[in-house]
Amino acid sequence: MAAKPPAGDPVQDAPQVAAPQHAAAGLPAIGHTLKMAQQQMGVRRTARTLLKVNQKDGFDCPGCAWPEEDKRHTAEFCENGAKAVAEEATLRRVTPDFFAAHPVADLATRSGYWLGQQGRITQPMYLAEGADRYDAVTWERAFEIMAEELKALGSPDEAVFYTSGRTSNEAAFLLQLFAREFGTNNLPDCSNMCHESSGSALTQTIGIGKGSVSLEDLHQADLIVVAGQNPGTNHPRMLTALEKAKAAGAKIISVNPLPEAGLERFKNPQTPRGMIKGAALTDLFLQIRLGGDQALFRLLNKLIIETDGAVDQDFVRDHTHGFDDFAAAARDADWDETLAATGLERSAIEQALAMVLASKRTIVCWAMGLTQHKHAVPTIREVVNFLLLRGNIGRPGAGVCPVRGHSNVQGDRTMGIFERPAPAFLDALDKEFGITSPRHHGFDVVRSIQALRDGEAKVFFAMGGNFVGATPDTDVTEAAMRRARLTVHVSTKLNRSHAVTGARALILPTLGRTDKDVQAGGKQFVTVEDSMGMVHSSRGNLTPASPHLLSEPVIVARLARAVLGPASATPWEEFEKDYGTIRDRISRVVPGFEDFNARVARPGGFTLPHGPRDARRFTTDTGKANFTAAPVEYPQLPEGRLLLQTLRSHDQYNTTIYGLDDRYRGIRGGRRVVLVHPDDARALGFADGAYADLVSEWKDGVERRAPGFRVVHYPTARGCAAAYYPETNVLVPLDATADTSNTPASKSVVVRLEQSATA
Ligand SMILES: Nc1nc2c(c(=O)[nH]1)N[C@H]1C(S)=C(S)[C@@H](COP(=O)(O)OP(=O)(O)OC[C@H]3O[C@@H](n4cnc5c(=O)[nH]c(N)nc54)[C@H](O)[C@@H]3O)O[C@H]1N2
Ligand SMILES: Nc1nc2c(c(=O)[nH]1)N[C@H]1C(S)=C(S)[C@@H](COP(=O)(O)OP(=O)(O)OC[C@H]3O[C@@H](n4cnc5c(=O)[nH]c(N)nc54)[C@H](O)[C@@H]3O)O[C@H]1N2
Ligand SMILES: [Mo]
Repeated sequence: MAAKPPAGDPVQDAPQVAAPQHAAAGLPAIGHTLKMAQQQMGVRRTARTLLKVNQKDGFDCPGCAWPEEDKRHTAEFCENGAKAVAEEATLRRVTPDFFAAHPVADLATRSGYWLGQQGRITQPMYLAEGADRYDAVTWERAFEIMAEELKALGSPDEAVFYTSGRTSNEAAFLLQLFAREFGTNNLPDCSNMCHESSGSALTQTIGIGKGSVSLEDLHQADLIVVAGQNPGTNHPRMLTALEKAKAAGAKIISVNPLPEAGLERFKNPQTPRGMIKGAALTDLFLQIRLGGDQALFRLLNKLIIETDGAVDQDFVRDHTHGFDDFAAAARDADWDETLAATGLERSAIEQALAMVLASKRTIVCWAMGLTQHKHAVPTIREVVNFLLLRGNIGRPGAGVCPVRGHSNVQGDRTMGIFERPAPAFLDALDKEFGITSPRHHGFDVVRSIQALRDGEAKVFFAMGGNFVGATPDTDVTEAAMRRARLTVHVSTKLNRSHAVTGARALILPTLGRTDKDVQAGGKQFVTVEDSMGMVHSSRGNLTPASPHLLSEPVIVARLARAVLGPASATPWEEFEKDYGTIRDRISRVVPGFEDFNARVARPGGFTLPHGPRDARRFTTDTGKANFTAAPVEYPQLPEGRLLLQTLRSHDQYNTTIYGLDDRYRGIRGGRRVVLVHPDDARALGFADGAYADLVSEWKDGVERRAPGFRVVHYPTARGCAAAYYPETNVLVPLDATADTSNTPASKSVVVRLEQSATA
């Protein structure tokens, strides 16, 4: 069977609803995997590709940042990893003829699903000023255009260089080097919308913005709390680790407004028993209200402090700072206020406490349910307080586990993709390359949009991602992007950002993870860092989608040569020929990468140092792990309103839509659904199956509306609603962000439902 052609547009969005499921993976998952993969890749390429995912000599799965088990199965991938691979390894192609047939105005009317389904982009494309469609352009001309616009800027800070977290360490290192040599720290990345809150909270409290546990730790834990995360869809391989932990006696508490199928029960497709029976994962489900987590952990902390012998006094004395202030604040925690903030029963919290006290080794895992709130940073700091109280950091089976999204988002930050780089990093970079990096901070994602909107930024360059699709306040963001002089997207597939452009625009097609990368110096590989600080190599084995594709490192190196010219002493040409020479430089600039080339050559790679995990060493301002005592916050909801979270369906990867089903939640054939508790829906006058417009309410008084959502009566926490992103990004105000991290608060949008004119 060869690949199937994509479906037409408008894609019918007519959601069908059945009862949600209570188990994830198992046989149906395998069927879905193969069906989707074969539609994109045909049978032969499917087999050839999927067998190389996450093998020690293969490529790193572009699906998520969850680490690989040391003992690998022949098929070390999951349903959603396979979809991510199929999406990239597809045999469908977007050629210059396609762009000739589809003017930009036409592309702008298409759904994200349709755009993505067209296939891999095969040639560099250029939209000239005033033109109505993209034309093929040579790479030489493309680099000249970028150089023209970048050199014409009044200041380097009028350029913005965005990164999405699939970019390899090598490409990321070159991009930040180029930006700094050019003269700006404007290096926003998807992390700004993702785990920035985790980074902020962890850096302040334990001195490093990364998780402290390994897979081994998960297997050894007594208690794993999974808060604000849906691993069944977004990190399916994590279920294998949870299953192992359970088999060794661990208990699991899930904290979530939704009963997520993967957390309820997991049918491991890689073991015969698992496939049929499956394992119950969650022992205690705390169905919390959106944004109630800080209050929950604060009360648990008070109860721990008030229980004789529950606090690890030695650890607190030897390794922490600020206990007294924190304990005083915790003692003020109030049962009634906590029950109101969380919507939980007293008995459920008491049960949780009993499990916490019974555990000698506790891990807390979290993702977007904790990071995308106004008070995300103090919430995560409260999680750290919770772990510090019982010494649950820096010993086996215990620690913090922020579960990262994009497969190399953590590595990109390690490589210096950061708008607020540490001075020590810049010092090392300057010394190695003989440059003078700017020391003033650059723009993050939200600030970049404001700068484009206000005419302070004029050139926008994206290394991957779908900036206008992923960012908040769609109308504002799109208008901002249209004000740019030049927008450039290094991309594998079409997306909304190619249709919403500056006066001039470029699409630069690039190799993906699965593609073979051959340069003058021979066959190349790249490296990535997973969610647990393991660095390993990734090498594709497929013939690229077209002979015109350039790799990401080569694109950056050639851009740098075009812009900086002979004045740059950096050996950009050498970097292009042999990525090993980039790794040599990384080894001299980034701590933990000493002898990089030799160590990454070992099967499985190597682990980066982590002070708290390795030696209870905390490089904070106090030299200890810091307890912190922020006031407890939780969202206040006006009468007749709902608090909306914007989340992922089972058939999407961020703004890439694989299909229109969300199998575990019982939704099929459409994405415009809003999940509301039956009692809330009825009180607001919406029957199951009725259609509503979602209207968000924000203090600026601007009306933001997402029309035509089918109301689904669903067992979510009271007062809370859920709908998919990116369709709902139009509702998230640009300045509704988390304190300190400036991450869009896309999990707490106050909305009202209005009867919909469009069914
Ligand atoms: N297949 C697939 N895999 C992916 C992705 C994808 O789109 N598709 N995206 C990748 C990326 S970039 C990321 S960051 C991760 C995202 O992984 P997740 O964070 O799991 O993604 P979301 O769909 O945003 O789900 C948020 C979860 O938190 C819960 N939640 C929301 N608000 C709250 C709250 O206030 N408190 C609590 N306790 N829970 C809450 C929601 O009900 C939901 O279960 O996944 C990565 N992996
Ligand atoms: N409302 C709301 N908004 C959110 C979120 C939410 O939960 N709610 N989540 C946020 C989060 S956690 C994240 S991480 C961001 C995601 O933001 P982004 O990372 O910007 O978005 P993606 O949809 O992952 O990007 C998809 C595009 O990347 C390109 N691409 C894929 N692979 C490659 C590659 O190998 N190289 C290159 N150069 N390009 C490639 C393809 O062209 C594809 O169209 O969205 C954020 N936005
Ligand atoms: Mo993310």
